[in-house]
Amino acid sequence: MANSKLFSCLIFLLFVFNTANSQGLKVGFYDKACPRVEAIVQKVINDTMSKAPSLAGPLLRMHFHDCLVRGCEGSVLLNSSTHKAEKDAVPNLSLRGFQIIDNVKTALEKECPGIVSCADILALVARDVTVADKGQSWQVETGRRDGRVSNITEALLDLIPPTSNITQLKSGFQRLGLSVKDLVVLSGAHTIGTSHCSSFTDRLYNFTGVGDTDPTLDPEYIARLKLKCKPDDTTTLAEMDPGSFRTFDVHYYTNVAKRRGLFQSDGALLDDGETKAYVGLQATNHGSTFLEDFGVSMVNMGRIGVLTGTTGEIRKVCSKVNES
Ligand code: HEM
Ligand SMILES: *[C@@H]1O[C@H](CO)[C@@H](O)[C@H](O)[C@H]1NC(C)=O
Ligand SMILES: *[C@@H]1O[C@H](CO)[C@@H](O)[C@H](O)[C@H]1NC(C)=O
Ligand SMILES: *[C@@H]1O[C@H](CO)[C@@H](O)[C@H](O)[C@H]1NC(C)=O
Ligand SMILES: *[C@@H]1O[C@H](CO)[C@@H](O)[C@H](O)[C@H]1NC(C)=O
Ligand SMILES: *[C@@H]1O[C@H](CO)[C@@H](O)[C@H](O)[C@H]1NC(C)=O
Ligand SMILES: CC(=O)N[C@H]1CO[C@H](CO)[C@@H](O)[C@@H]1O
Repeated sequence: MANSKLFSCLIFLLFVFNTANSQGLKVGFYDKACPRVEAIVQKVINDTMSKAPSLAGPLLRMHFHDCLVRGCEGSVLLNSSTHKAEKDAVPNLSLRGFQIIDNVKTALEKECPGIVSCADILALVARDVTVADKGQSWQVETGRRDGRVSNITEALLDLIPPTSNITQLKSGFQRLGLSVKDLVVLSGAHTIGTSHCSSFTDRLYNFTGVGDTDPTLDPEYIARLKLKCKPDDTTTLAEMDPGSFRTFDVHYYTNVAKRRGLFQSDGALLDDGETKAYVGLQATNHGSTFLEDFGVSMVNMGRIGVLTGTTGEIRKVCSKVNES
């Protein structure tokens, strides 16, 4: 008798706690403490996108880079102090838009001081820039807290280089707790934004060190990219999805299927049965599921290594840990 009561009680508790995921994130975490949080973030982002649409790519990428190193806890936003922070790692060369995150934070501190974490701001902003570029919306889980450490060495170790092959990509994503499907879906973020020539010129000019090109890249596309990017160019930006780099659409997969993925990591999605099948399916454009899939995988990504409950802190300024 007592046992069965205990059992029903346990089932009840399980049910209650299930509304939050296992790490303590949930949709609407700030409903009571800061009910207008999502509207405020959206307003700042919509205003930003109307003036500086090219920031959509960097702001989406920033959430990914945050989650890659130490989990989604805002460490990518911290400035260097006595030691160098993630921000100053070479692969971060292209991260921009930090000022926009600061603008969002300022607006939120005015409304409800000390409540909303910088890590959550990154997750909300990633969704809002996707929607601003005509992608599909998703419900963002919140409740992340901010970390107090940002370390350049860790960033260099954890970032996944664009020269990665499929084995490296799969193991990199597995280490993050993400699936092969998440890998192929999240890579679709490369449907918006730009890349520095230096992230791919080796494929055009000196692939194996003997002045050759990457045989897996479409030769016509190589010719076109060479017009844009000279061998030592470190400043020119190339559209990642030429023609619609400001629209969150399925063209990334059409490009990859035609061997026009810009990075080796994009082309590598044709080297695995599961990722190749997904690319093929999206590229046909019939019954494409990418826009819905993207939100699902972004939620998965947003759960990586989060700090919740009483761990970490709510930063007052996103580029700096609180004084203790
Ligand atoms: C699969 C492994 C990935 C690799 C190797 C990779 C690599 C890169 C590289 C090298 C760039 C160009 C940086 C530059 O030179 O300016 C880039 C840009 C970008 N990446 Fe990724 N990425 C990956 C996954 C992701 C994911 C998961 C997301 C987001 C969900 C993402 C979003 C973006 C966006 C939006 C840009 C454009 C940034 C801009 O417009 O400035 N990437 N990525
Ligand atoms: C922001 O823009 C999106 C569409 O681009 C729109 O659905 C949303 O209502 C806007 N939100 C605010 C607060 O302006
Ligand atoms: C962090 O660095 C940025 C860019 O250099 C600067 O604008 C910002 O004020 C810095 N933040 C703090 C808290 O010093
Ligand atoms: C940064 O991380 C590296 C590698 O884990 C570690 O050796 C180093 O001590 C860390 N630096 C600081 C200042 O914590
Ligand atoms: C991927 O790269 C690693 C490291 O360079 C190498 O050991 C491995 O054989 C490569 N795998 C494939 C499938 O090319
Ligand atoms: C190609 O790479 C090799 C090996 O890294 C280097 O010795 C050579 O100078 C490079 N060639 C060109 C044209 O950059
Ligand atoms: C935005 C940003 O902090 N970029 C840094 C990336 O890394 C380079 C090289 O270390 C720095 O010079 C940039 O300031």
